[in-house]
Amino acid sequence: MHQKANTISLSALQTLVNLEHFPITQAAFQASSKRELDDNGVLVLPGFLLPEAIGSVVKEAHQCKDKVYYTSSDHNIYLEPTDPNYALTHPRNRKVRSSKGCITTDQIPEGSPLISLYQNAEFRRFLCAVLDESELHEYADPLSAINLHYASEGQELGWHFDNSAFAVTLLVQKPDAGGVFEYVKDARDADVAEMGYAQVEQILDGEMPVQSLSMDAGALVLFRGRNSIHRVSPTEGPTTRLLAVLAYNTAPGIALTESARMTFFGRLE
Ligand SMILES: O=C(O)CCC(=O)C(=O)O
Ligand SMILES: [Fe+2]
Repeated sequence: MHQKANTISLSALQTLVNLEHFPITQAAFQASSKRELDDNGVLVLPGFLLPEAIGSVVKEAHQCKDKVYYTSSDHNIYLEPTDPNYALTHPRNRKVRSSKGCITTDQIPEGSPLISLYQNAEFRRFLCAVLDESELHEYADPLSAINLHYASEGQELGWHFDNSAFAVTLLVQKPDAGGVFEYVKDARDADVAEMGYAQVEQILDGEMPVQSLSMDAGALVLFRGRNSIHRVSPTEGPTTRLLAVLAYNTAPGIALTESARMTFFGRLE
């Protein structure tokens, strides 16, 4: 039975993912991917999603464009309330701007490659192996598991550290220019409350070289953003940057907090 389930999820995966380049069920490939993520804080698999699947998701994104919820916020890089012990110009409190559009799990059309991939058992096993997690679970609320982000001309994500330990994303459509993911590995150490102010200030002032990921549509990205500061530069030109976020929890039955859902989606369900 287990064997049969594996065969089914593997053949479903074949229609979505370039398994010849990325044999994600093989232990050796899982191990080398894990090593790369551990060493670099990021793993990029270019051309992971097959062109036909990318095409379907682009079409779905177009169909859903009237449902997109747009947000814009000024926030500090730690995504925390202002700390009155520091000046507003201090890196602890300095504000950057983020703006994007988003559609949620419940709005993604039935049969979407994004849903098939998100739910696929073999894909999830690969993520567990690379992220060093024993299990990964779907979000318990109907909005947060799969999000499709739209960044049209001028929209950007300001510098920030993530609250979550890891992120799994797929670039669905690359803009004409801009929309580049930039980062500096280990700019802070959240576990020991090392905030990295000196380095962060240089980064915000553009006085420090940053790394950037160049990637095309179809790229799978695994990223550890809790200690690695990152941003997405403004989209340039008329082609919207489309990015799918596949969000998992390490324990079952967890929903995104109500305040986060209101902020990101404008509703709770
Ligand atoms: O759009 C991206 O590539 C990164 C998204 C991101 O950093 C986030 O959602 O926290
Ligand atoms: Fe992030």
